[in-house]
Amino acid sequence: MQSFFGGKKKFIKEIKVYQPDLIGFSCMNAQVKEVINIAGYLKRNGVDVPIILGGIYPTLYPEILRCKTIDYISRGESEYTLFKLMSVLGEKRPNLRGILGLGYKEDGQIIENPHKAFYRLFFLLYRQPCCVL
Ligand code: B12
Repeated sequence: MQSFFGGKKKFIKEIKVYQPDLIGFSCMNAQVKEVINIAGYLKRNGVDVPIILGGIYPTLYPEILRCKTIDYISRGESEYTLFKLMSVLGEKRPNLRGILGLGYKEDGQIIENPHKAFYRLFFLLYRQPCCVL
C-alpha cells in the first residue's frame, strides 16, 4: 500500500519483479472502495496474480466476490484458510472444496465453504512455551 501511494507505476513494477503467488488485502468496511480500486488497477496493468480479501468486510459480506477482480475471500480467522489455500494454489486444478472459511468462484458461481471452528487459543498458547511471556 505504501508503494502504491508512493507511485502507482513503481508499485506495479515492484509486484512484477517480486512475482507473488497471491496478493492479499485486509479489508474493513471503510476500506473496501479503495481496495477494489487498487485491485482493479493491478489487474488492468497486467498483474495476473489472484487476489484475496480478508478481514471484517469479506467476513460480513462474502458477496464482494461478485466483483470480478476479487478471486478469493477468507472469512473469520484466516491462519488455517490461508495456509491451506497456499498449499494447493500451484496445482493445475486445485481442490478448494474442503478449505474451511474460503470463498471463491467456480464456473462463474460463488462458492462459500463452511466456516471453520474457532481456534483453541489456550491450547496454542501453552503448547509453545516461547509464547508464554
Ligand atoms: C484492535 C482493533 C483496532 C486497532 C488496530 C490495531 C492494529 N495495529 O491492528 C485500532 C485501535 C488502531 C483500530 C482502529 C480502527 N478500527 Co478497529 N478494531 C480492532 C479490533 C478490536 C480487533 C482487531 C484485531 O486486531 N483482531 C485480531 C486479529 C488477529 O484479527 P483480524 O484483524 O480480524 O484478522 C484476522 C482475520 O480477519 C483475517 N484477516 C485479516 N486481514 C486479512 C487479510 C488477508 C489477505 C487474509 C487472507 C486474512 C485476513 O486473518 C486474521 C488472523 O486470523 C476489532 C474488533 C474485533 N473483535 O475484531 C475492531 C474493528 C476491526 N475496528 C473497527 C473500526 C471501525 C476501526 C476504525 C475505522 C475506527 C475509527 N473510526 O477510526 C479504525 C480504522 C483503523 C485503520 N487504520 O484502518 C471495526 C470495523 C467495522 C467494519 N465493519 O469495518 C471493528 C470490527 C470494531 C467494530 N465492531 O466496530 N482498531
